[in-house]
Parts: sequence; C-alpha cells; structure tokens
Amino acid sequence: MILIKLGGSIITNKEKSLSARKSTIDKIAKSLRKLDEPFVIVHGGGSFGHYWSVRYDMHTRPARYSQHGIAVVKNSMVSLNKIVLDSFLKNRLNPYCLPPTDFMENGRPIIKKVKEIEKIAKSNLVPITFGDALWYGKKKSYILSGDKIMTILAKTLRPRLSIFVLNVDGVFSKLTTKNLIYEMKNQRPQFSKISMDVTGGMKRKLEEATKISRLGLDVFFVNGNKPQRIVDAIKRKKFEGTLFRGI
Ligand code: IP8
Repeated sequence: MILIKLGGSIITNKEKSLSARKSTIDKIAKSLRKLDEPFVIVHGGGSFGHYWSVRYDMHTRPARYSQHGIAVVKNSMVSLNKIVLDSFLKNRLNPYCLPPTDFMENGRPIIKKVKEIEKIAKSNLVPITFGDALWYGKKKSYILSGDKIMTILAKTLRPRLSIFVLNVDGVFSKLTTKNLIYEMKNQRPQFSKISMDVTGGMKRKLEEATKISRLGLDVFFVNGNKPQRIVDAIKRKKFEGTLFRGI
C-alpha cells in the first residue's frame, strides 16, 4: 500500500486565500489512475485551512480556541476536500471521504479505525483524509496537520512507500541555487519560512518524514507539478526527488 500526501502548497495557491489549483489537482488525479497498487490520500490545508487558522490564532497545541474559528477552519477544509473529491471522482478514482474525526479521538488515533483504512483502500476505493481542526476534549481543540496524519497512518499501516507531493522538486541544501538533496542523510537543508502556515511548513514535513523513515519505511518527496514523477517512484522506475531511506 502507498500513502500519498498532497501538500497544501501544490493543491492551493498559498499566497491567495481560498484559492485551489484545480487543474493541478486534476493532473495529479489523472496520473494516479496509472497506479495498480492500493493507495491512501492525505491532503493539507494550504490557503484554505491555514488562512483561517492564522486569522483565528489556532495552532497544533490543544487549547481553548475560538469556537467560531474551529467551525470556520473545518468548513474551509470541507470545501477544499470537496474540490479534491470532485476531481478524483471525475477521473474515476472512487474517492472515499474520510475526515480525521473518523479515526482520531482526544488527540490519539483509534487503531481499529486506522486499520480499516487499509481495507477500504484494498477494496478499490481511495480513502481521502485531510489536516483539520479537531475537538480535543475538555473544551479544547487543535489543528491536526496532514503531515502528522502521515506518521500516524504509517505507524499502523506500514506502507511500502510514503510520498509527500510538494510544489518544489524536493529538499534543497541551498535555497538560492536550488541544490537538490537526492537522499537525506545528515545534511542541513534550507527552507523558506511561510508565515501563513500554522503547522510548520517544510520543517514539519522533514520531521515527519524522518520519523516515518525511522520506522524502517521509505519516504519520498516529489514535485506535484510533474505528476509522472509520483507514478515513476511508485512503479520503481526512477526517483526524481528526495529520498528518506527507511532505517
Ligand atoms: O497543511 C493543516 O494541514 P497541513 C490543516 O497538512 C489546517 O499541515 C486546518 C490548517
């Protein structure tokens, strides 16, 4: 099974609030039709969820955030999710909407429900989940990053490959020259800081990818503007991106 995270930066225009990159989503969905292995999709918030999370000062730490903020963030994520679902449906991929409330409770995964996701994927449906504003308990809520969901799912489902689809080629050792790191070892990568990101942007992605690779699972960062690279990576044809080898 394959885990694929569609980053907010590839599926939305991060600098423009509430704006989805529909044709990019369509192109990715079309390419994913070429896969002959079950897969699960997680998508990020981009200029939908992050836009409102910043406005309502909501973060990953559980706290008593504005109830109206929770409602607005959640609603925006449902809108973005609908765009992704519509695109997958149009491309005959049988999307199966799975909000994280389906498998998360009080900040922890419900393992039985997580295991069910694999069964759904193996039945020729494509489970699609996403980063979201979640109820934590005791009147607290928190923002759950799609990157974190990747680690949660990887721990239990042990995918053959976890792919983070980005708006760039992978991880760079130097931003100015765009020197791509083909395999992450102990390098010190550089990444730009995006102010409109409450879950930590590229830094968070690197942390989660490192955690997944330490579970002995391979992780791959790839450019979603070239969706064939996702297919090639999965079909073991060639890797064009950054690899975090499972150790
Ligand atoms: O973009 C965050 O998900 P991410 C979702 O995967 C929200 O970190 C609601 C900001």
